[in-house]
Amino acid sequence: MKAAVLREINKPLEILDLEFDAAPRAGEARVRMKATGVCMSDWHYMVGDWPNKLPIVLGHEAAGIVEEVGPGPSHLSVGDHVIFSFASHCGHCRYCNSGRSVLCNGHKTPPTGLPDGTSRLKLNGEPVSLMARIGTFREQVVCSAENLVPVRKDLPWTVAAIIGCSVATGVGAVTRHARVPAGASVMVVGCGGVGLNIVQGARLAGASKIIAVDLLDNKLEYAKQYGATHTINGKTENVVKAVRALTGGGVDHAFDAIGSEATILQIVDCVAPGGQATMVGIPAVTTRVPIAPASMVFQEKSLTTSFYGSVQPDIDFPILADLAMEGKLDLTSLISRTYRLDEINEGFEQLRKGGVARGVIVFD
Ligand code: CXF
Ligand code: ZN
Repeated sequence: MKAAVLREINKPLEILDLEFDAAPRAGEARVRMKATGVCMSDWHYMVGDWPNKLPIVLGHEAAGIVEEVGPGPSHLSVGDHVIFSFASHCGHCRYCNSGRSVLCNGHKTPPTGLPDGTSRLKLNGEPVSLMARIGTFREQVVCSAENLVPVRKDLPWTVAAIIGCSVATGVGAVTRHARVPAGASVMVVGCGGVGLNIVQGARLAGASKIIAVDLLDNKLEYAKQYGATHTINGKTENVVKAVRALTGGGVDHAFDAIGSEATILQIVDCVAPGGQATMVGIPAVTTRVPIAPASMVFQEKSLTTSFYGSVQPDIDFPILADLAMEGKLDLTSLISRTYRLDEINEGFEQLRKGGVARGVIVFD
């Protein structure tokens, strides 16, 4: 089976034919891939920001159709349209039992294989790792059914795919984690797939001001299209001064969709006294941030984090699908480009250059 494989850090992905054990076991399913997004998290793996055992099949933002269900009871049926969740949930740990399944810690096997510790993929007889227990840059996936959320069948495949990462992460950060109230002022740093969905989430929540920050003007144009009321180019403007001037002292909610030292400091500096800064972009494991906590405590500013938009995939993916189909979230136009699997490195090139809102690999 064809897959895009990372064999070495800082090298392009290679399209290789892998040995594939295709029969799903109990509690699993086999999915024919229809679309899978190109995300900065895949890039983090490619450049070694988040070290993992190689070779590995990357990809985690995806949708497809169930072709086979393993023996025993299942919430899935053949023909179901499913969105992949990149957070496994065992269903038994304290996180799964308290509505925070994206924090599940119930599986004891390494996160680079299925819950039973295998990957079902081999290259030259050696096992191949899977990103987030799924690894979706390939034609078919066998994974645990817990990673698959059935959704309405009229949802376009590309839209379904991006709900699985950037949409859930961005919209969820606003609506599920920060619970931004109507009328609040919001700032978003980084206008890629996640940042643009934070902008959309803020619009959906009824934010009064939505200030988008990026280093590229074309990204700021996208942000306006999705609801930003003001834009700031961080290359040419002093972001903190500009945000304070626009809001009379700072925003109620600031979100970082990048994960760098500079942008994390920026969101803390840009919130008003009593406000909340939320880290959404995931930093490299080596990143350190010199925060000045005294002014934060004096002004009761909080710094918090949201992983996977703090969503519950089983509940929230179908809701996000409805919002998309009702036109309340504009997800179709977020997909600026589609690629074939063998064009995946061009997808990463565009992502790095900031040429796309979101690029998605499609399969026929
Ligand atoms: C990542 C987080 C680490 C596992 C894969 C997905 N998040 C979003 O892109
Ligand atoms: Zn992602």
